Amino acid sequence: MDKHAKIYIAGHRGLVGSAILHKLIHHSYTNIIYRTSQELDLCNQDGVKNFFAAEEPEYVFVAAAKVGGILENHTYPANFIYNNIMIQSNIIHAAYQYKVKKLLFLGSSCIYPRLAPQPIKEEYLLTGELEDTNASYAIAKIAGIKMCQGYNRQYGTNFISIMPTNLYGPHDNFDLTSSHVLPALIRKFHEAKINHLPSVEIWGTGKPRREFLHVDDLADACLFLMKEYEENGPINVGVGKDISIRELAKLIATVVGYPGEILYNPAMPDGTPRKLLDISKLEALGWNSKIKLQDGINSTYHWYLNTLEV
Ligand code: GFB
Repeated sequence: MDKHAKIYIAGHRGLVGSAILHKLIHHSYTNIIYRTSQELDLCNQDGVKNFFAAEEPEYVFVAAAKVGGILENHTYPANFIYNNIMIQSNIIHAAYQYKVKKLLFLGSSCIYPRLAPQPIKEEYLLTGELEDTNASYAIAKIAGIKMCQGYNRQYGTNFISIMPTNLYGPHDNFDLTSSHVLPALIRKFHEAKINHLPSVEIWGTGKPRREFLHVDDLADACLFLMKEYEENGPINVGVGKDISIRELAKLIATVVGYPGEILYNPAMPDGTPRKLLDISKLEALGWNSKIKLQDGINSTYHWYLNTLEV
């Protein structure tokens, strides 16, 4: 991918897309294109086709997706399956039609079976039942992986799929009903601190374990894999370590400086008990994450504080 190659980032305003955009600018890529959802509705097949016909991008990062935390996924399964299948199918098919040199599709660690052996290897895909709270999202993402593989086999395209673990960082969603756990807890502890509340409620039992990757590390991995990875199957991207939600809550309370009590609400869903990715394939290629969880939470908290001051 030379520095003047035409690169399209789908979803450049989101958590992942904005981090990829910054990474490409930082690495002096000069010909990056993107559209807001008002300018281009990615669910509209003709719109996407016309955009590819007019722009003819050489490389594509598919970072556009309908995403959300456990409650949002569980409450709106139709939105998750419809929007994700439409967005990714339109982009992947247009990328084939307009001869994109290489496309990177972003999946998610929730594509793997709910009770997969840990750490989760890429080959565990489709070997067991999915987690019910996010099955619609997972099915859509699995369809995206299979679409990339199918197009590679039938049409000789170069479409790769990468599976990041749970992500966090600047430009995340901090809405308390639709967000993922990490931004939700930053906000909950911050609001409890400034309002001098005696306790904060955490969903579920606090026992599930999750692996958290800072989105700047993910963007670095995306650029690395766009250059280095050519295989037809998906590749995991993670940090190689997980933490319980209970431990995460304590860590965030410490970073935010909240001294009160942490309560658990087992009436809310726990989701998958554990989701730790096996990253040996990625490590063998020579990539490792750099941002430590505590440092990443600290910088994300400061990013969140800045958004409150604007
Ligand atoms: O991050 P999260 O929403 O998604 O929840 P998943 C992770 C864990 O944190 C669950 C608990 O056990 C939640 O019950 N949790 C505790 C909370 N307090 C909170 C809170 O205030 N907000 C939230 N959101 N969680 C998602 C999938 O699953 O993972 C998506 O739904 C996606 O499809 C994403 O794949 C990576 O890790 O359970």
